[in-house]
Amino acid sequence: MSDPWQECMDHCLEVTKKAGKMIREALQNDIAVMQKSSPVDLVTETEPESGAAHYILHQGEVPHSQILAGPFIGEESVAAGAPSVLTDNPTWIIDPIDGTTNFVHRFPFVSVSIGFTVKKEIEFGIVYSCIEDKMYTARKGKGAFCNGVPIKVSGQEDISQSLVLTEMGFKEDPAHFKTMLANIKTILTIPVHGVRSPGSAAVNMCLVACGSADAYYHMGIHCWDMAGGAAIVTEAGGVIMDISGGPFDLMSRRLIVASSGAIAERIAKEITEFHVGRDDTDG
Ligand code: LIP
Repeated sequence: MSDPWQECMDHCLEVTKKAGKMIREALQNDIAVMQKSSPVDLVTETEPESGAAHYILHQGEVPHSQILAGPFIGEESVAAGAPSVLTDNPTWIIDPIDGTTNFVHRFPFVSVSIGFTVKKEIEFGIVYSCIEDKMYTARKGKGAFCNGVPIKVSGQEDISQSLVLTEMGFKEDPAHFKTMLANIKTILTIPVHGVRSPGSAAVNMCLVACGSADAYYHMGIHCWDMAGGAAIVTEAGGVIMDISGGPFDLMSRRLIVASSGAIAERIAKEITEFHVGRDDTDG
């Protein structure tokens, strides 16, 4: 019997390769940068273009799918303040360029991130770190891969032996900014081996999935930053949970991923939460 989700994944893989090539080519030229919500929230002209993924998916080549998209379709929905409602329908959750600031600076972690949900469960995820030419893929129950080679998390259980990823963008709310910095200090002084900020949430999750880092936590990202990577880190044997230590919620704008439950739970215990709203209610 044919597997419709595998067909979607195969199709998606081809689209993702094309989008990644478009991004690499765009890096050879001048990059037109525009501001979104603040001077540090950037969008580029390349996003709509690499959103070829959107067009192709939208043109009916993949049946029974709706699109729940990141920055590109955001012009029509998210940027207009509309919430992103996740339904039971087969749904693509797409970020055409995850790591926009990296892209602008040609810092080499820029990805195309696509997650596909059915009945609100992630069926597969694809993250293409296109400058590194690393294609991460995962299908529910079938493992995670980088360029076709199986990957797995480090399995590290001791946080003091771990490398932890997080992102440290400017926050307009001074209380949030202070909490974000205090959290980094708390993690560093556990102590851990180090804290890093590669700049693409999707790549961060893949770095944990392949054992190059042992944990990643973040408050304030979106479902399109998390959906592809969530499938990959889970299939690589990682743990994914909410920042509170409860179950992961794709629309919550926050997460912890780790190589083991012990490290994820320790991070949940150590860090202080701040309010970031939800994708499905706050837009
Ligand atoms: C980005 C994330 C990054 C985070 C940025 C932003 P974008 O996504 O991948 O990790 O620090 O604030 O959310 O905007 O490049 O798609």
